[in-house]
Amino acid sequence: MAIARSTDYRRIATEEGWITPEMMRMYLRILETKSIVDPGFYSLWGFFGTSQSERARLLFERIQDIGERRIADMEAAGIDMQLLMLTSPGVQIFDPETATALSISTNDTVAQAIRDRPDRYAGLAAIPPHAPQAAAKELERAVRQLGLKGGLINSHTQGTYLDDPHYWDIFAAAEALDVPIYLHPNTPPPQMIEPFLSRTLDAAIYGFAVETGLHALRLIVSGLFDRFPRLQIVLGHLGEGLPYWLSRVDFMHGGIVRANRSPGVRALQRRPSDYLRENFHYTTSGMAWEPPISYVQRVIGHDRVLYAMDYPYQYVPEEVAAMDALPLDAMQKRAFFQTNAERLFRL
Ligand code: 1DF
Ligand code: MN
Repeated sequence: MAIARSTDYRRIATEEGWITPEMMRMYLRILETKSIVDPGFYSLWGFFGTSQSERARLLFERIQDIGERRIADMEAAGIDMQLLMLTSPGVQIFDPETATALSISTNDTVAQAIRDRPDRYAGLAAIPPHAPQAAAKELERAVRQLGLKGGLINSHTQGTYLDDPHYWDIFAAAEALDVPIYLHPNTPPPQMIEPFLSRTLDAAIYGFAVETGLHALRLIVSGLFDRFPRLQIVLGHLGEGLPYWLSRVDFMHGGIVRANRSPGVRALQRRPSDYLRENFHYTTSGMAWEPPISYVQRVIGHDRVLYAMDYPYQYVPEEVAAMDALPLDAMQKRAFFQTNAERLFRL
């Protein structure tokens, strides 16, 4: 049974994955030829790309559609709008030139789908982090010319992290354009993944959160937000566990700084938890459960927690009714489903 459209708020889902058929064929070709070294890729896309299970086959169909089929699924779940992003690992597994070309072509494709249904779709720009200047340029083109709402980065790029100033042209561009960067998960890189694999803990079940939470903390302690104080990063999955760590990270980071324990850690202008409250937004993707949502709203703030479904990976239409029933007043619920997304992504 379809869930009714709400009259009180629009339901905007803010971490919704897609891929072009062309890129899916490139993924399948990597699976066949084993042309990259990335155990996480083979684990994740070996499953969704080739498993005959119902979950994998349905995902495979749904993720390649950004037209009417997806809109029918949204209708059945009561979702008014999706913020589309190129699914993980996206362009980042390719060489910088290929990644740049794929960013441009997929941004053009998603922009056309949005022009066809501006009532239903908005999108983020794929960018190639390992070509930082091209990434900054493509972010600017995608925002200014295509109307996309920010940048998407699927966490580490071939085992490297964005706290390296090598990448900071991207953040300079995002801050100048006043658009957020969505730091979406990727499977852990080769140097981290081994103990996850034999129990299939590498992807959405846990490995994503470990890897992406680490990435966000690296950004904070590197001083990135002292250099770019207005920069906004978006984390899915209620912040990959980090809101649970606010007080302990502050305590330990203070101790590490005061002891001058490591050249990689220096004094910051604010506490780590301040950056997590002032430079991050949090979506509920895959975490449609009241206790942690209420907790993050309480310790971070109602204005920084946004609804996301994580379609098509976690296409659970019933969760929308549970989200409608969150213990929120009318203003807070409208912020959660609609106005926080409208403000952050300038929808
Ligand atoms: C999965 C989950 C895959 C999410 C994703 O992209 C993803 C999954 C490849 O279930 O394996 O974006 N997610 O965000 O939770
Ligand atoms: Mn996702």
